[in-house]
Amino acid sequence: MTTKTILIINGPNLNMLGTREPEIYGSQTLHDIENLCRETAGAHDITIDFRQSNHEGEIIDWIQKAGGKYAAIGINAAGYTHTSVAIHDALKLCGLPIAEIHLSEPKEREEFRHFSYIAPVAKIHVSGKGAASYSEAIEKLAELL
Ligand code: DHK
Repeated sequence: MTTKTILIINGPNLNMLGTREPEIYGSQTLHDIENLCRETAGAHDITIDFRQSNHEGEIIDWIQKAGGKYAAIGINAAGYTHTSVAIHDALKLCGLPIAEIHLSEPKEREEFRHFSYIAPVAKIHVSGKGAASYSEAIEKLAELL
């Protein structure tokens, strides 16, 4: 049996975790979250390709190349969640199971965060649990795969 790999994509400003509004996003760095993801996935014999970009086009390129290479995608599109039709389209096209991940609970924050372009193309949605949103999303993807 070949090992499955999940691509975890992090959008803009998530490289600033640890110092970025810790009262909202928690005090863990993105590196801490990456370690948590690897640990969670490892328990299911799944490997993780963990990435972050501040650039919409780069994220779209990664999604376009994901088909056939990865078993699933976990994505925290960060601010692009609420703006990007293009990321929505790329996720729809790639045909992989998608988990939408958020550290905070966007629906309980400013109104402009209430709508998600990722939600309609995702099978799994986990938000509001801090870093544990990532591990829960990986657990749910592992069940699905
Ligand atoms: C992260 C961001 O950067 C925000 O733009 C989203 C999301 C929420 C999160 O909770 O992980 O609105």
